Amino acid sequence: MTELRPFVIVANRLPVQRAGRSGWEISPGGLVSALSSLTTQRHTAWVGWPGGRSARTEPFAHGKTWLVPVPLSTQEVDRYYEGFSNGALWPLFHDMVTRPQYHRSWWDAYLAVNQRFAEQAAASADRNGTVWVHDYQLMLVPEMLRALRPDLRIGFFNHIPFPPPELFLQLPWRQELLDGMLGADLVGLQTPGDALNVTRLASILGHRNTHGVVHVGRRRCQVDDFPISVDFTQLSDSAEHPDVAARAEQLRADLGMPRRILLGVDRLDYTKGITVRLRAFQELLKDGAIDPEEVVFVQVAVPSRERIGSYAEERRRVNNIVGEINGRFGRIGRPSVHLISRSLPMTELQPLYRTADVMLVTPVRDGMNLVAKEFVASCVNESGVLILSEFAGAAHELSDALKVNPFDIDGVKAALVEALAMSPEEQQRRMRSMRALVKERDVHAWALGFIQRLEKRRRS
Ligand code: ADQ
Repeated sequence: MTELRPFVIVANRLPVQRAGRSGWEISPGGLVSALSSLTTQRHTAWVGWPGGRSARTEPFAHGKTWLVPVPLSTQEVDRYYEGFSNGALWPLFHDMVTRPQYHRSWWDAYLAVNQRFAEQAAASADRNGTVWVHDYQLMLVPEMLRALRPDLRIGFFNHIPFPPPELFLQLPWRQELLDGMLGADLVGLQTPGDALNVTRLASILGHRNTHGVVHVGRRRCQVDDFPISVDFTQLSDSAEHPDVAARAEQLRADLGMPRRILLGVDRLDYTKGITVRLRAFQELLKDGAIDPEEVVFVQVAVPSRERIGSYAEERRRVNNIVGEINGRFGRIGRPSVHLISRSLPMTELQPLYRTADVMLVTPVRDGMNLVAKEFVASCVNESGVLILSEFAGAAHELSDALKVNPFDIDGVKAALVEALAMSPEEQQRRMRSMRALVKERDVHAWALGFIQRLEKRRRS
């Protein structure tokens, strides 16, 4: 039995995870909170993988939302998720930081799983409803869904960067992937550069386009940038809470006051440039430009996609460099780097954001990077410096961060020295302007902006 809903979200994961044998609980963070302003206001169905392997589950209601699980077999998890999505598309879309692999068996699984997602979405949407498909794991869904349900309005948002055509064209299935995505009425990207990469690719692969409108046969698909953000008000309000302030003070004392605190918070991914910032810190300690008694580095890195070899290698690289730094510059009870290799709840992250003197966000490529915006929203005292990679989508908006090229280690070192020497007045000026920007362009503006644009489009 299934229920029809006027608004359907299609994403790789369901917004819930198993809790015990029979129950489900909301999974923290990510898309769930990003879309909360829509899902609380509309009758929503959410189509996604429930996690785990091959658990068969019927659709069910959770709160007001109708959840439609798409179970995956062990082989599909290997080939569709870890294989094609994270072994081919992820590295290709992040400028080939590691070498993508294009296995035909992975593609076959990607095709079959996308078809199943499209069928479930088609079976869940009310007549003339709106469907919003998310991210690179499901690029074929818009076209497949349109073939099944031409009455629907379909949007697609890509959370990761979109590569230049010169790279994308490597894909043996480039035409199918582009046309799959252009099955949507509206395609959203994180930055203007990503949107331009899509329209350039569309021209090369035979679709006429002007001013971000791509002609796909007799239809029109609009392509534009919609930079994602965070819930500024919620984060800023919770950062003001006395418990957060007290915990921040406690952390400062634990870390050996009056040491200055450098902070990194990431999913442990080779795109995030964790070793870049650690290398810069190590060299500054060696050069004597930073005194290990005066500065400490806290790196929170939650392991992810661990069954994929390149992720296990990155974890080894991070562990090695932390070992080298602590071996040489730490002393008993006073390491130079604290590495926390697990997920922390926001109640633990926010005191870290509040207490950090310098936040380092140095990805070699990143769609947006929400950590940078979470930091800004949490800096209620208007102090703290953000060092931000030019290759993060967030760099387009956060012009008052100290920008760095993560491939230029001397440049990262110079920015760290500048950040540590920055006057409180200059910190305040920069932080105030970044806070105003993140407040104005928050995640609710992102979600509403996308959906309103989609629903304004004439049915094609
Ligand atoms: P991610 O690559 O996962 O997202 P990011 O935008 O930085 O990257 O989001 C990470 C989220 O995970 C943040 O909300 C952060 O608080 C949380 N997180 C990170 N480390 C954590 C830890 N140790 N403990 C707990 N939480 C942690 C993808 C794209 C990004 C894009 C987002 C949203 O790669 O570029 O910004 O989607 O579109």
